[in-house]
Amino acid sequence: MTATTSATEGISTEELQLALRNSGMPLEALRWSITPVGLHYLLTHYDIPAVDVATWRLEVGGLVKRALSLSLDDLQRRETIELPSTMECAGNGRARLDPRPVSQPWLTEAIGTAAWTGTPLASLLEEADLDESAVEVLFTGLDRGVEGGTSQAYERSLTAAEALEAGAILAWGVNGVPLPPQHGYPLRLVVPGWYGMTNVKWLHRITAIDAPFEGYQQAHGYRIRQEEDEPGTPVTRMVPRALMLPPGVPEFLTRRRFLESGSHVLEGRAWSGRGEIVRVEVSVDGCSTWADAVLGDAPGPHAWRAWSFEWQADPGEQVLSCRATDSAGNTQPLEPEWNLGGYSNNAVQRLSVTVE
Ligand SMILES: Nc1nc2c(c(=O)[nH]1)N[C@H]1C(S)=C(S)[C@@H](COP(=O)(O)O)O[C@H]1N2
Ligand SMILES: [Mo]
Repeated sequence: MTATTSATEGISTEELQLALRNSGMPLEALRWSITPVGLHYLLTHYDIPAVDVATWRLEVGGLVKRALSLSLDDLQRRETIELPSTMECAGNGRARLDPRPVSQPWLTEAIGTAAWTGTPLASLLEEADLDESAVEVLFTGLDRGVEGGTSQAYERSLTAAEALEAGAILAWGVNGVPLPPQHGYPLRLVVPGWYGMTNVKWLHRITAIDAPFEGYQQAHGYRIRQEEDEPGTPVTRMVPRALMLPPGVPEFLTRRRFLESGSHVLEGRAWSGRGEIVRVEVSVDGCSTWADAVLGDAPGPHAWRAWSFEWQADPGEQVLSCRATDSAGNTQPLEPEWNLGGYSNNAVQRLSVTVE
């Protein structure tokens, strides 16, 4: 069901329509350790629902010993924490693949780090008391649409163990304000370290189930596969990525960068859902040679880490790159690894710069 097209062929009107609805984070927003609301990327499969919080409830049911029905006030009276979390769409980098999977055509901007406010998922599940037969927990959003020929609500599951242990929260706030409609008002799931699709927005039902969820977004979407008819492997946690704040100034149409020769500090941020960032390297010669960047702070253990690198820029045309390595030894490839859905492409960023 995923069509592909040649990478050199321009994006279609359908891809443009998706790209206009689902905005990316402008890379200059890498300046902020917490992405201002409105600059965080957005991805919504169907329509943004309008929710009346006076009648909205979160229903917790299925294979639980104590079913719960909670208003937003009920949730806000529970233990409240703030979780800075870096979120990246699993399709980030898709438009760099050849052939290009036809879907939301992200380059590298499907990212953001927000400080989410909410209550721990685990304590709510403990209160509901999962039955021994519960192997997964399903999270259902209010938004509906058609995908793969099937009418569906947006919903995704986690194993019961992940739901209890991943440090997930049910969030009603972002950066100190209530969730805006586009980020899931009134409630969303936030699972640190996982790709974006896991973080179900407009959440209204949590169901404990006794078999792996077979819905579209789990069994068909978000799987790494080469061909349509193979089962593939599920997309789960984010692989490492470093991004650079584009230095200098852009040319309007091409966004090629222009800056003066001499000393510059290159800066950026790096993250991984599979271990903390232990190394960032920079190349200023088109990935021929690499040197270590200096690592800085992260706004939290599940959020991106700052890095910086002093660069003596000589006049001419340069290609700048950066690459991250995490504590589990995962790093970034120089070239994309292709898959049909265009997921998890963490090939290194390349920035073309004219030094004057
Ligand atoms: N209910 C619902 N939740 C959803 C989605 C959706 O379409 N519907 N999109 C998912 C995907 S693919 C991503 S990448 C993130 C994006 O979250 P954001 O728009 O708040 O950045 O939300 C996830 N949660
Ligand atoms: Mo996504």
